[in-house]
Amino acid sequence: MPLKTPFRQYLGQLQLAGASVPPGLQDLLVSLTNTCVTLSDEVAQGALIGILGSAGTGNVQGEVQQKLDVIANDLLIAGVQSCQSLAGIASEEIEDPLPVGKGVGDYLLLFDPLDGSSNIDVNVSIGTIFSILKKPNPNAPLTTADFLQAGRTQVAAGYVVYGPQTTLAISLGEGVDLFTLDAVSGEFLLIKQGVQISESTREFAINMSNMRHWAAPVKRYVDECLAGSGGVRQKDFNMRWIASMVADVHRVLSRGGVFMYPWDQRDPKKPGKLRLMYEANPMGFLVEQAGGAVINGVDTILDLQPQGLHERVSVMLGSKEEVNLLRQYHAAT
Ligand code: AHM
Ligand code: MG
Repeated sequence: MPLKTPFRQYLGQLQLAGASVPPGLQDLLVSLTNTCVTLSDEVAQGALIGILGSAGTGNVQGEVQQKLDVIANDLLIAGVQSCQSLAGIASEEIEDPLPVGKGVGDYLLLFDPLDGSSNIDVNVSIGTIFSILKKPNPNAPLTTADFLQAGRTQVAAGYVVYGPQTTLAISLGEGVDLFTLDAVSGEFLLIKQGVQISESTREFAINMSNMRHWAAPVKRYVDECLAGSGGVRQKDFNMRWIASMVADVHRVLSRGGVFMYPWDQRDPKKPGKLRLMYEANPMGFLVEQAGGAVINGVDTILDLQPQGLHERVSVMLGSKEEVNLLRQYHAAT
């Protein structure tokens, strides 16, 4: 497809080329991404329109909400209300799923409306992560159980990163394609098709301040990276940690690398920080579609059967060689 094809035309052309992108899914994706364009404009204005700072409220996870967490959540919910094909929404910011209309339709939408909340007020890249599932029984009343499907069943997943450019990454199950928001037309234009994550890398991403709390296999892996060319890995590694998963995963898609937010002993009962349904599954779908791998240490994340909407999970994703090594170290303990 020609570069700079607008997102709406891209979806139509994929359908013509034989991909499964029915009009109802196209409508949902266009409404969703149009809302992200509005959100991108608001993010860019920041303090000028009074959207920075704490909202003074807590979310379902007991985390302090930023104003932009609430604004993004409300905008996204409102932005997809007219989609006839959409039966319900689940958001990181709300406890129970919301039916759309009568709660019937072919699709379910899940999102982390504003990922990287700690970076909002310091003008560092943040984003929106989304996942689309088929509703198991489109005409039955909406239930929470409808959403509890393994990540592998996603029909589409993606993110929009609000950074130096606003970039959309999406997969409909046939590779990963990238778009950049054109400020003039207000449309996402295709910039790259078939993104591939290199199998090997010299770059890892993890919050090192948690090192003393890590499990032994993660500590072993990072220690070996740090040992560099004089150690068993026989090569020097670089480290990055943006603390916005969208931006860290975008870097992994762009130039390879491994991203980890593993379980740690700060709160042993918590299986991790990141959320399975709103972060690990959609990002895992993109990473696998780009030739990378995603695990919780032992298991492939996209095969996990979710137990709850707001479930947390240990996440290690990116270049295959590194993720396979992490899997091997976990299996050995
Ligand atoms: P959020 O969805 O509330 O913003 O939390 C998720 C974020 C991820 O984007 C990022 O990888 C992680 O939290 C950073 O956590 P930490 O501040 O512990 O490094
Ligand atoms: Mg998040």
